[in-house]
Amino acid sequence: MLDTSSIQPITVHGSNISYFTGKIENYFRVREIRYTFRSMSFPSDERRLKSFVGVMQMPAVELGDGRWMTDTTKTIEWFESQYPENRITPDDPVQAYLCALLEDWADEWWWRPAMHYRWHYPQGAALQGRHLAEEVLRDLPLPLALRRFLITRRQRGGYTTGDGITPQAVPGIEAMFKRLLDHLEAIFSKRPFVFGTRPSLADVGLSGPFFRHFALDPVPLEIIRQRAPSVLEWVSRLWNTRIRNCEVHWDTGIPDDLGPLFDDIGSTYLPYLRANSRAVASGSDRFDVEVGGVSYLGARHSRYRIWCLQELRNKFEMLPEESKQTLKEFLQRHDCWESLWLPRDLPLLPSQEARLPFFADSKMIAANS
Ligand SMILES: N[C@@H](CCC(=O)N[C@@H](CS)C(=O)NCC(=O)O)C(=O)O
Repeated sequence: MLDTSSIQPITVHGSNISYFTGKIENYFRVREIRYTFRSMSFPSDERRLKSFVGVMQMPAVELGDGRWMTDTTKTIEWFESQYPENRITPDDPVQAYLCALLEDWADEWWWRPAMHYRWHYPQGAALQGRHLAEEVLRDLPLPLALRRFLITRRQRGGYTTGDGITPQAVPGIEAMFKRLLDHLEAIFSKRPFVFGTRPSLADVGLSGPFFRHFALDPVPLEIIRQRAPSVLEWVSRLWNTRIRNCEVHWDTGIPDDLGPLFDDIGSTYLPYLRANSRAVASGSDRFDVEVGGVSYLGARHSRYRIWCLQELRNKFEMLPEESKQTLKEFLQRHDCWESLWLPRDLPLLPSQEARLPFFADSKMIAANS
């Protein structure tokens, strides 16, 4: 165990089927940061969360000294800087930057397909609607069937049909997921983790969509089982790996088989971020965008993702010149370079998210708030 005694006890408040709760738990386990999990309960936790961390989102990490944290990306960054031994952030600045980009993509782009597979199919909605009704809505004095109904309607309205997924978009989104599986299968059939035999931030980032969604919900799980068994192994391997016991170094350089992941980032996620920036700048809550051959109609704008893009730019600017050059060439090859810098001026709020990880100004998507 890592010596975190000065901030113990650490409590992770969330849900045990939540995307981002699963991500932080993977991180804490890999780093051997001792924590206790506690299921949130709504509506009573809503006011507490808003007063402690500014927004109602999960997970929230409570430290023994009374501080509360939100946002897994910034929470992980904080732990990485406070406890630098055996970090999951590679020492090579090029790899570290690619990890940050993969993490951001895993957090923000795969959220919608993950929600789609959970809430679109009756098998997923019935199973997880009941789970959430019994877990995080346990104190709501309503019949179970009604709680299930309310949570299912909330999630669809906020994150699937209510976030740009029309029936016409479904085949394209599912094809994109299968393509991701093929790319990841090619990687994990050859080595245990994205950058070698040592897990990195890229693995922890990808655990968000996989651990508590794709590899848990009935429909995507069966697809993974049949199509990408090495990916299924990787999901469990990461959960059961302690970085202290791993090889000291990551493989060097950028493995060739990561190329297709960045091609997808360049053709889908970054153009989507650009369209999102335009929508926020023009004051539109909703926008239509076609990326990767899929049309999203009436997608919700996200102020948080404007900040994500700014973060990617800031991280790039802070790199040594030599790494910038290597990365620029790599990102150009995968069509990621130009989109990273467009539009030039981002419609950020003054000091947006400057208090993270202890206080957030915006939720990822302002649905249901
Ligand atoms: N950027 C945040 C995102 C957290 C997030 O959006 N979590 C989801 C659940 S996995 C949530 O709480 N959504 C709020 C809601 O549905 O109202 C992080 O990295 O922690």
